Amino acid sequence: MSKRGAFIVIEGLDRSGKSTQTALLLSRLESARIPAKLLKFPDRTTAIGKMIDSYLKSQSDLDDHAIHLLFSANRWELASSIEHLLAAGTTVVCDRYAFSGIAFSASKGLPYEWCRAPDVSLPAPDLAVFLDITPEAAKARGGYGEERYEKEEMQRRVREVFRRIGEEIKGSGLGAWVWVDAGREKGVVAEEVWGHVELLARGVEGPLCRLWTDEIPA
Ligand code: Z5A
Ligand code: MG
Repeated sequence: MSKRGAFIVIEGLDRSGKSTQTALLLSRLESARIPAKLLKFPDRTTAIGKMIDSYLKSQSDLDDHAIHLLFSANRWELASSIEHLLAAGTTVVCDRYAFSGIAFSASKGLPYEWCRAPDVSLPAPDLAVFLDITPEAAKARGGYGEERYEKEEMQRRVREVFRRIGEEIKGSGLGAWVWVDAGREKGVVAEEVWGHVELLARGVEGPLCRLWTDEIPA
């Protein structure tokens, strides 16, 4: 039976190095001659993505529930292409995914279960790598920018929700979730990320799971 591509998600706090690490991972996969594609959420190029971009830059205002649903819709827009890529044997590396959706909206005070609901049954990653960094260390990397949510207090709450999501994923048997100390030098972090990804990237035999649908109770 031919293997499918692996679905790898890189999550983490602001400035934890997600974009840096996803780019390094992609070149490493390419050097190993493993077909790979990099995706990023939010994908600001689609019509929905443009609304999200305008909101994040504070050029428009939206109800918290409405923006949450737009972030989720932005993932659903790409769900079938993710499935096709994986089925064709391409490894998909994703810079943020549904876990960011829950973490940020729940940190604003929306109920956790409500935040999770629109992402239920999206393609589930085979591996989620969480780049962990203290809000203080993240701030030292040039400080927070101009976009919404880039405030230390918000990042602290987001980190707590990510911790809950990670524990639940680990306890459910739905893919794997690993924590990586992202406060270290880029190359050291990249080496650890590669250690988690390498075997999976050689191809996955089992079927693709669906987020919080194919959950195996602990
Ligand atoms: N959001 C949401 O609310 N709901 C959702 O469903 C989704 C997202 C998907 C925009 O996301 C916002 O959308 C985000 C969450 C929310 N809001 N916040 N906060 P985004 O992904 O577009 O945000 P971003 O601006 O691309 O990424 P980022 O998180 O700020 O950064 P990063 O990708 O993690 O880090 P980086 O760009 O790789 O590195 C940051 C800097 O640190 C850069 O100068 C690097 O050179 C440096 N760096 C990286 N690694 C290191 C190490 N190891 N040492 C020293 N310096 C380093
Ligand atoms: Mg980034």
